[in-house]
Amino acid sequence: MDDLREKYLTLISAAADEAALEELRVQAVGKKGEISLHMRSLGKMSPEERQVAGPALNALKDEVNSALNARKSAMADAALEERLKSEWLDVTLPGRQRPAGTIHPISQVWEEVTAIFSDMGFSVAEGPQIETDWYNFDALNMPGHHPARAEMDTFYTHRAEGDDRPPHVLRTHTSPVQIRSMEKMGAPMRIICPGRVYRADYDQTHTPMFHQVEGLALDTGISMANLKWCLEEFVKAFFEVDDVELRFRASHFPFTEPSAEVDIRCSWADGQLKVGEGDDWLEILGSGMVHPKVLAAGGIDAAKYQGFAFGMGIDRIAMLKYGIPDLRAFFDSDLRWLRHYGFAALDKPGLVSGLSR
Ligand code: 2U9
Repeated sequence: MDDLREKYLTLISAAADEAALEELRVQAVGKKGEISLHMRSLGKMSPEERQVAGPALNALKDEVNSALNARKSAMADAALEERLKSEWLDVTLPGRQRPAGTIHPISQVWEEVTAIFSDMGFSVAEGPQIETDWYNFDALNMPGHHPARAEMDTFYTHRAEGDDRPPHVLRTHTSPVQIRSMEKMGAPMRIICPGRVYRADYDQTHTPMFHQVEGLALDTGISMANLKWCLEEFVKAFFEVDDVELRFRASHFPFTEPSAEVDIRCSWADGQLKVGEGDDWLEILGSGMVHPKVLAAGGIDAAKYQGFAFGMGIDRIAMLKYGIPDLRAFFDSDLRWLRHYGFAALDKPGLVSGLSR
């Protein structure tokens, strides 16, 4: 018994790794292990012999088991010690900088315009970008072969041979949204309609998709005076000036009568636009009193209600506010160059921490 004890305790303390320990466990106390076989032979012993050998074998089994466990946890401790020596973390290192995205200038201007008109009590309306030609043209007093249809460089949807349903168009302006809103909400109402519009045109100041915001105010007793005040408030807030002079130039749109294009007083010293001062005029939007036929198309009683409407290009006013010369640049993926033109959102701390200056 003492030999067995000596043998296993020596082997256990010499074991090189956990696999060797496991082998020893099987060899000593496993089902067919050496100590287990001795225990099985207890049955063949005389009661006197068994009384001595039984407890001794049990004690030996316990001793071998605890030697195995002790050796195993010593090995684990040594391995952990080894890892701690080689693997370590400097918790005082600064964190990795993640480049944050920044809001696109068109989205920013879209939000600025929406916020300004919201303050004046306008709510936002949106509608489909693929429209029937009734909502895009007829309802806006551009029936059949009206020349304005051709001027708008409209994208038409494809119709299969023999399909004689009226064509759909990519909306050329957001005006259909106002018609849909008139049908839904009736008068009085004040809405603005920001959104994407499409025209087949591409050069320095035109892209085939661009953004408009149009506004519509319907009520009893609405006049051009209300329109003028409203646009003055908008221009002052948008260009962040205390005062500005507006010039209304008589114009023509099929959907408004009378119609006016609106210019703001400005100066262009050293290629820099200053709004509100100087001797130049800058066209920023179109406007007018809603044509009675258009009111009727939206189901509004033109004898009772009047309305003013206006429209402007979000991309265009973004170019003016932030001094961007080529509209196509808005659709490049990398906008860091905008910093050169003083686009303030790029300089807000935290917004673009990953960009190089
Ligand atoms: C309804 C009634 C009237 C919207 C208007 C303009 C004048 C206008 C242009 C500005 C630059 C389009 O982006 S642009 O090319 N828009 O000049 N838009 S009045 O009038 C409406 C709209 C809807 C029911």
